[in-house]
Amino acid sequence: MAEVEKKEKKKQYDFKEFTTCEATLMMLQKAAEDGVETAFHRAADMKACPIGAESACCKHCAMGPCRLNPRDPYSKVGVCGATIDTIQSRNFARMVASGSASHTDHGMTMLDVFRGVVEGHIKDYQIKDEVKLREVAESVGISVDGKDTITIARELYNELEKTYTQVEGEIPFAKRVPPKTLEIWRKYGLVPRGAMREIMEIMHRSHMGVDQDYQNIIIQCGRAALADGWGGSMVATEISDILFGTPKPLVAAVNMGNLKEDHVNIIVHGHEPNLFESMIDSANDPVLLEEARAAGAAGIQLLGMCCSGAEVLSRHGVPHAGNFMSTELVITTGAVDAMAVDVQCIMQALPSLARCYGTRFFTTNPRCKIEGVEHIELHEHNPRECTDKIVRMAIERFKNARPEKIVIPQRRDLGVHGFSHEYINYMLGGTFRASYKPLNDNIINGRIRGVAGVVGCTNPRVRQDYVHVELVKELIKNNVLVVQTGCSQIALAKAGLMKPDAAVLAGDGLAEVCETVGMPPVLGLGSCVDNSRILVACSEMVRTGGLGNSIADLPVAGAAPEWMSEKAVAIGHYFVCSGVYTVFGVTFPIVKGTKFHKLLTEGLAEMGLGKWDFVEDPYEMARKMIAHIDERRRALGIMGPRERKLFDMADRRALETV
Ligand code: SF4
Ligand code: MSK
Repeated sequence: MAEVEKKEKKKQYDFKEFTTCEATLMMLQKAAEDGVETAFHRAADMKACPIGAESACCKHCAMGPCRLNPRDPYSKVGVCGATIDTIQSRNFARMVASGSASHTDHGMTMLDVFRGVVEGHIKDYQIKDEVKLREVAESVGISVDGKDTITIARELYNELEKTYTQVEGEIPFAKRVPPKTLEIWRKYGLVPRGAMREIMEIMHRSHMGVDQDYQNIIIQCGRAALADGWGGSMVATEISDILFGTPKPLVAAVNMGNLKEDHVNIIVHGHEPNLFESMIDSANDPVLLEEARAAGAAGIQLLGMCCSGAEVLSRHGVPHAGNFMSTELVITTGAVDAMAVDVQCIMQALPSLARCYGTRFFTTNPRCKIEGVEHIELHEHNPRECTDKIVRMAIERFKNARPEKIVIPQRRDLGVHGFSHEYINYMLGGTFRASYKPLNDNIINGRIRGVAGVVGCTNPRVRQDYVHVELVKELIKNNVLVVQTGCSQIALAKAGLMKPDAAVLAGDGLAEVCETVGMPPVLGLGSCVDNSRILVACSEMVRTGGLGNSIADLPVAGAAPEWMSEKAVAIGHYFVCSGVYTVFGVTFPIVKGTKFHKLLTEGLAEMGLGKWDFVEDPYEMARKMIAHIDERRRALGIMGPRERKLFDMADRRALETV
């Protein structure tokens, strides 16, 4: 433990206040014995700045930083005269810009790989899903008839590049937006041009002395956020599916019990799937497996964390070790031989913690280096050079540097993962008539009250997983079908709600549908960028008919109950601008009662978009989401009391064959 200062803490922590995850709790106790600290401890010791928490400060120029009083927000202005509404809308805009840039740059990397594959420079990855390639091409107006795969792929690359670089005009996936929603966007100037332009313009407008009208700033926030959801994130999802395969449901395991003491354990943490795809090849390479065996290991165990993990959990059933707030604690098991990271959500505390346990830690992406950490860059032209080297380092650590005490929490939770828009279509409609009609019909007849997207991070400012799990339990109990991505999906998987038999926790209508179709009441759709699958599903629900003309008409709601990253703000804002009522937990970076707060929570809805809300308590959050869903049902004229009856054979046949 030489590298981490062992602090004699007078403070006693109640670890049960930190987490509801049993494995993480167990490792918090071990961390205490080992004298190491984590983000949970640091969050408990460091109060969030009350002015910054509500976005009442500005440091956009050297006349400041300026601090306003969130309790009396109109009592003063910044040195330049900026009002509370200007300051917080500019801060909000920069959060949206950073979050959108993260997803869109991730999508750009996928597009770079795709271009390399199409041009024949990259040989390690191929087009795996030709059906999806054709579907995506057609969805952006490319005719595929009589064309070979490479021709379609080349045309698709050229079209999707516009998502980033287009100076004028609408991004390609705007063609997927329901016409009424698109009409509202056009009316208010919300349709994104290229993401590079939108993000550049946000940074310009939020510079000192440029845009000083919160109502004008929010439009640019909308364009940049939509350039993420319907642009960069959607490109990331679609190209990853084309290159690595569209997920289909499979049984997979989550939690730290997937570590194996007699194996070389390697964790991949981050967001971009290409590192993980190559690591899978390396971990299965007979030569490297033989080297592992020669070092005394029974094999090589690969595990994911955060969104990289969620992608390969969905696509290949690779076990997942835990969500964001478990990334430090998994290292304290002592069983992790190597952790390889790429981009996003990588805590800077990880490498020093890894050194305490002899775990080898590597950065692999030129965008994310960490001071003092060995960098082994992944080059798409020869990715195995990087991943083989990391596997060998892990084998070396297994052989020579494992700590005396290894503790692996024996929690391994099985569930069904890997739902995609395409599979939901097939699952509900059957092979010959893939359709969302059964979903819409079951919403109209009231068996399913509505659909909620519960997504996002975990955050040490709230008890890990607690808000996610309690919220989702409350929603399904009230017949709301839940779709999930990111770290939230892993929280629910650990709680056992990704299994079909979790339908016993659902209300009678939702349970009937789940039992008939054989699906869980909580569907995992993958990583943060895969929130784009939820947008596509919403469009499909509108297109199928019977639930209104725009996404804002649908009985749907969204939540990020334990969010922490700027990406979550970008996601929240693209859902709101797409028409979805979206609730955040933990904290909300806006002073309540200001004009900008009113615009987010009421004004956007008056424009025909969705609206923001903030609630900490999971039960109140569920109540408000259900109230919104009911309000939409009332507006659609489908609120009548549902006839409560069990499915008879005719119902089942209808559901299976419609
Ligand atoms: Fe202060 Fe205005 Fe400068 Fe912001 S831009 S730091 S409010 S003077
Ligand atoms: S990894 S952004 S902590 S969901 Fe996508 Fe998890 Fe949030 Fe990172």
